Amino acid sequence: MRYIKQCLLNLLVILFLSEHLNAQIIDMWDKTISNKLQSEKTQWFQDAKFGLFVHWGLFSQAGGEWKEKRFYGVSEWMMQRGKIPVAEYSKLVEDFNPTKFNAEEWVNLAKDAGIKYIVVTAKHHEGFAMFKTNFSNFSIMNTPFKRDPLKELSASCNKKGLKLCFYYSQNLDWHEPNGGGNDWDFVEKNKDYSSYYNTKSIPQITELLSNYGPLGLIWFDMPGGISKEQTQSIISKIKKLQPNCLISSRIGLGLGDFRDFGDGEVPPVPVKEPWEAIFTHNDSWGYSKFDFNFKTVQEIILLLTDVVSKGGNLLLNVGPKGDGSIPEVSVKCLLSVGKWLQVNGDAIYGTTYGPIPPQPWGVSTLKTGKLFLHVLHWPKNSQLIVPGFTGKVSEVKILCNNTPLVWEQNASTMTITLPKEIPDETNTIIEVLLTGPLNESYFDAPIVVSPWYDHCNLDISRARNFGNSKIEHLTSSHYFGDWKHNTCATSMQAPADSISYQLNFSEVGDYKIILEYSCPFENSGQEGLLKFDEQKFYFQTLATGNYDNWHPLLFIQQTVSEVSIKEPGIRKITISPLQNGKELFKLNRVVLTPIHFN
Ligand code: H79
Repeated sequence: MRYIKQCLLNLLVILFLSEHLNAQIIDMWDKTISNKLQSEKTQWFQDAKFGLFVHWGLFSQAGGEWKEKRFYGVSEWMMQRGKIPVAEYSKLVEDFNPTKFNAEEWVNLAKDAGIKYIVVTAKHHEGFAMFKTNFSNFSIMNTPFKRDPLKELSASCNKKGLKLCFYYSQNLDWHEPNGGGNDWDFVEKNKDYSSYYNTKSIPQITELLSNYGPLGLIWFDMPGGISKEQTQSIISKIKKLQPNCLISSRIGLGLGDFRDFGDGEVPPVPVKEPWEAIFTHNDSWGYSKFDFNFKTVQEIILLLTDVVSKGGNLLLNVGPKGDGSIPEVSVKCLLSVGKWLQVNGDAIYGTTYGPIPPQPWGVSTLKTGKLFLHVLHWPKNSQLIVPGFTGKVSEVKILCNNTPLVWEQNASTMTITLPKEIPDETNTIIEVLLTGPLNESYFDAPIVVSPWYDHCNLDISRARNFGNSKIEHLTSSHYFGDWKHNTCATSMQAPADSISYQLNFSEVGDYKIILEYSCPFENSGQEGLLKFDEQKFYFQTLATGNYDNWHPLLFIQQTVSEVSIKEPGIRKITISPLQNGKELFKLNRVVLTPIHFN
């Protein structure tokens, strides 16, 4: 019975995490950039682009380790995973004394990192309040520390002009008989969620909104237990206390002022409404003694670039230790990102998603009078091709060093001549000054492929699907709760279930075509067909392993054809099963790799 319940819960969570990405891919492509959905209240949020998430609680003290047992994956779920009784878990309180915590240092770090808002866990699912509360004894005031870190952060944020925000888990509370989630100490059928909301959740939310000055936003997580009307009444209460405080979409039931995607998820295409991608620096949100999978500075800059080019914010998490210090690797990394932002921030802050679809060289962002081209892959012939672009341009220069660049425009293409030397290997931003507003998106322009890149990656979100094939959002967790996301073409079971790309080859060249896919053993060995215009290439699929929500999607890169472009122009790639059968594979992307340079 418990197993079935867990499965149902898992299913609900997966549905919740993946929200409803699938059918919306095309709808989410904005065709009218001038009609931005922006309200005055969310403007600061949409301009901010970079926030700091801080997961800090009793779980930080344990660091994912309980009585010599190590819990890999997200450390803040340790109590639930270990089914640790409330009475035992609460003993962590006795040793929780984060004397290295220094609010001013945290705020200075955030400022130096170019961060505009900070979201701190006031209470996570474990139920422990990191603030002074009259509605529970399970709080930081009853530890040897006896200080309210949120109060100290509020003072420092005020002083330095950083927006303070709180995370509050409104329904899960493993400490309370009526809170959600704890079925090892308490009996599910005896729970009264309304009582939990009325005696702890809502009173504590009220304290957070009353005692810490103006908040930028309140970040709810894991909704449940109450109706839409009850949720609406919590929202009204919040709006009464702080009309300008934004509410995250994880208040549930389709409500909230901005949208959060799944943990660690970036949507495949731009999104109009205010939204945020949440990522943690490594794989765990809370401090973990055994998670060393920290992203590099380059990876974070690329992640930020990807998110901002789709119109969102990156809320990047760090997990301070039980002693109150932020891991040094996170501190150093944040400071380096901040240095990059000092030079390149104009192309990040206050921008909207880019009007140019992703190209082999990179992505774009836009603000009034300026188009920014984020060059992530430098063309070896120094020619940057911006397809489908008809805007009026007065000047083009490199953002980080102001070097003016020469450009040419014809009916639908702008070509910019870049210097031979790459100014910034990670992301060199080209600033294009516009003399008038751009009133259209160029997202329909085909990807321009040339032999001047090591690889031309064709994301599956740029493909069209036919028959029963789907462009699907897939989620899985590696260790536990560390969700990973991929968009793939799926359900290709018959020759009519195809996907296709239109590509614009700007010059002659020879390429190999590589398919990146995942395929379970029992589906492998089937034949597929890749058509390059009228040329046919047959291939047989290889096994990579089984995938489900609890097992990662593993991909293989298989070369399936070799083509020679003798005349520049538009070509079509179509991929389909050769015969009826099982799903051919889950296709993540197609890669064109030039074989040699002319
Ligand atoms: O605070 C971080 C996570 O702890 C929190 N969101 C981020 C910001 C989060 N809470 N819940 N979830 C994420 C998703 C929950 C997934 C679950 Fe499960 C699937 C709960 C039960 C099944 C993961 C796998 C946790 C337990 C098993």
